[in-house]
Amino acid sequence: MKVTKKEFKEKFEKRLQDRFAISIEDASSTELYETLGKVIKSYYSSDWKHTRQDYLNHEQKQVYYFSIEFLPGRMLKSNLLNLGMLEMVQEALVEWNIDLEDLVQEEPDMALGNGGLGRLASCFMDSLASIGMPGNGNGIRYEYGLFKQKFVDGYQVELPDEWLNQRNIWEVRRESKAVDVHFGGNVYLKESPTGQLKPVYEGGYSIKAIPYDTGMTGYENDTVNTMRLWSAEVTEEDKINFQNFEDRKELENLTSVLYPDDSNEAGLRFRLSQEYFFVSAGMQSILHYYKSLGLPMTEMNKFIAIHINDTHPAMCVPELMRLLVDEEGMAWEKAWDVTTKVMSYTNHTIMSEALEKWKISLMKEVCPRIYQIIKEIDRRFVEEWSHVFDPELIERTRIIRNKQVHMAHLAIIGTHSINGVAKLHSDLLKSVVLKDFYTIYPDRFNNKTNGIAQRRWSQISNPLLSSTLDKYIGKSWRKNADDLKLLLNHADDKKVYADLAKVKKENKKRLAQYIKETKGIEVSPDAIFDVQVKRLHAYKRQLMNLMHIIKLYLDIKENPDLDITPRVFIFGAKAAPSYHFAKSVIKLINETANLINNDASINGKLKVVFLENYNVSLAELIIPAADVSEQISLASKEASGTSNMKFMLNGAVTMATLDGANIEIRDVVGDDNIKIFGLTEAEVYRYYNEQNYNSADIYNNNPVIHRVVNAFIDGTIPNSRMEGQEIYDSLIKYNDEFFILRDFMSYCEAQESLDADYKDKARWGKMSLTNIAHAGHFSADNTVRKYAEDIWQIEPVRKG
Ligand code: Z15
Repeated sequence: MKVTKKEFKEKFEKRLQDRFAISIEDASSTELYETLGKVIKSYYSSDWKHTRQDYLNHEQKQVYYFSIEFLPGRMLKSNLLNLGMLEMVQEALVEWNIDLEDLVQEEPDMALGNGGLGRLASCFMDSLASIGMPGNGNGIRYEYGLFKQKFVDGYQVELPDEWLNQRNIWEVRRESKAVDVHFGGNVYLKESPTGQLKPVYEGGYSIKAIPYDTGMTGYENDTVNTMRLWSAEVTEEDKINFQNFEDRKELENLTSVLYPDDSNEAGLRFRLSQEYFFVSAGMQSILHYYKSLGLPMTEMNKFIAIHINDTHPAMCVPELMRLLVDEEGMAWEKAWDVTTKVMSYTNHTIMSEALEKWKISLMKEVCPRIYQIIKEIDRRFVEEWSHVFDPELIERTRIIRNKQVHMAHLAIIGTHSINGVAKLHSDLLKSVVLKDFYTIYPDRFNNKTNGIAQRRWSQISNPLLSSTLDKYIGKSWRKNADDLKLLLNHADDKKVYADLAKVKKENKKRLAQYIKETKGIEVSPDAIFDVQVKRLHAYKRQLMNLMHIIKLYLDIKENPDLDITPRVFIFGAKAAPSYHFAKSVIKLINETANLINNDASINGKLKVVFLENYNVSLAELIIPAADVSEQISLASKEASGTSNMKFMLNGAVTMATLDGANIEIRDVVGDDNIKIFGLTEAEVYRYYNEQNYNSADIYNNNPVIHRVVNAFIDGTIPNSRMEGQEIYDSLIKYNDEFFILRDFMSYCEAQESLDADYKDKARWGKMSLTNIAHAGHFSADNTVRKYAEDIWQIEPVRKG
């Protein structure tokens, strides 16, 4: 799209006048933001229509990505960039004395997700559109996104995220596409005149599902895909039918709030209702669409692919069976054949507490027909395989076991493809976690290493780096991230190192300013910015990072002349509200920060900053300013990680365990350009098998570790007696579940080696440059292309 500045300005002024009857000088930032949003939308609305028509006219196979979370963050700049209007609009606004950044701040950060899983879904949405693939999102329009985090006296406090209070300018409500979703009641099967068994429903409730569509613009390719989020509404007429107040309240609020647990399942009925709600609404609307094409039902898999992002949408399988068998009258075997060909599933974790299981009794209450269908799938699974494999293996792989429905089992049995999100993770699925399933269905298993929306994590968040790259390697990398490799032509050029260092310093100043404003802490942009930002979780080992900080603090106290490069340790992390341990770690980091930041005797060599309310927008500010990226999970526990890729793209050096995608980062940058430490996954498993890990032994025999661990209980860290004791107990009394003590010395050594590298400007310059140059490997454009080829069998129709 080519829009001139003049055209844009005229349109903008007219919109502003039509909507608010004011001129530019009189408009507030809010009014300007809203107007700009409307103008942008008007520029892509015809592309949006044409994209949809194109897919329809070509009877193009489309993928529907079902995810209970989407985490797009702000969309203003991303849309401007994709439409090729970012610079022009920036300039136009400047001519009116308006800073685009002020308008950006007006947009609420759309936070309908917890962390990696939801952000991945949004990166995929961006990439699908940008490579011209027919891809749709399907999820929930939560009225409240992930809670806002504040610290009070060092403790996390959660506040509601009322993001819809300001109007969401990007969404379009599509009343005419509403569908009903049925909950509860009883279902029994009755023979119809034709001899078929038909379900008869008795009681229960119907909830209206209203779709809100958001345009997903592609990068400079006139493609606009759709993310469809469903909202629950109860009509006046429905209200009369509710038998009790509790049911009514529950269903009315079905889409009001996102569950704030990341990688942990509470097993609550309300959550199950949310899952069935967006699954059923999405599947019904897909089926409407497919029927409008007038094609045979049995060929659905040639036109539709449905992707199940983690197990939350696994009920897509029985729901499609319900629609095909109950509503369309298809024979079970045929319906099953189509269903498994249509469906595919991504697993995001091997942590058992995150693997969803639902009580049979609960599922019977919430969606009785779905439960019946699952039971039948389970029965047929046993029937099909019990003569082929060891009966015990079949017993272990059944969907229904111990009065529970195992959602991962359903997702594997009901799909033709199951993938992990990094090589190691996918291997562990085959060899450990889903070994039994791999025995039954070896061909279904594959790997798709995660990727990131390269443009957001460079061009939008780091414009200075972007223009520096343009200067040396041209602009092709902006579309094709693999071209970042051209930077390797300058791998030994000190001038380039210096330019990259200058960019980094500017970004550090920008972050330092924010730290000063929000936390009142003064940090020097000449210090190393060492960053760990991600959800707070024991396996991610923020605690080990804290212990390293405590060690450095004690070292400096003991030897004030210690020769270390000044460091600023930066944290960003939300803890699930019910996750007690995680909250204790937050409190301890905050108290340690207070202690260190106010201790003049350490001469500003260390600073600790815990930024509040880490979210996508804050990530865009923090990541470009990082020198060091902390990716220190216990090997085997982090399925992939994706911030590791964002940091690398922005020239940070990774401090890494051999876990998740860190391994693949090491493979592309080489051992010299990453700091690897700690146990390997094989060593971790050896401890499990031999059951001989003993943290107390390490504590008793290593004086350094002894001293650091004691800091939690001997009053070194003030105002945290209880929390300190809990942490101490987790490490010593409960045998240190994530082997922090085992990895600690190795971590400290890697940190020392990193300090030495940082002192050597050329050495550091090369490391940083090499990381940027190889970051294209992790572009979600590439990842999504592989999904399209191997799993979905879809092709671009629009120019990619
Ligand atoms: C989540 O964010 C992830 C896994 C989960 O099982 C849930 Cl419930 C939420 C994360 C992984 O922890 C992370 O390693 C991965 O990069 C991300 O999903 C995207 O695949």
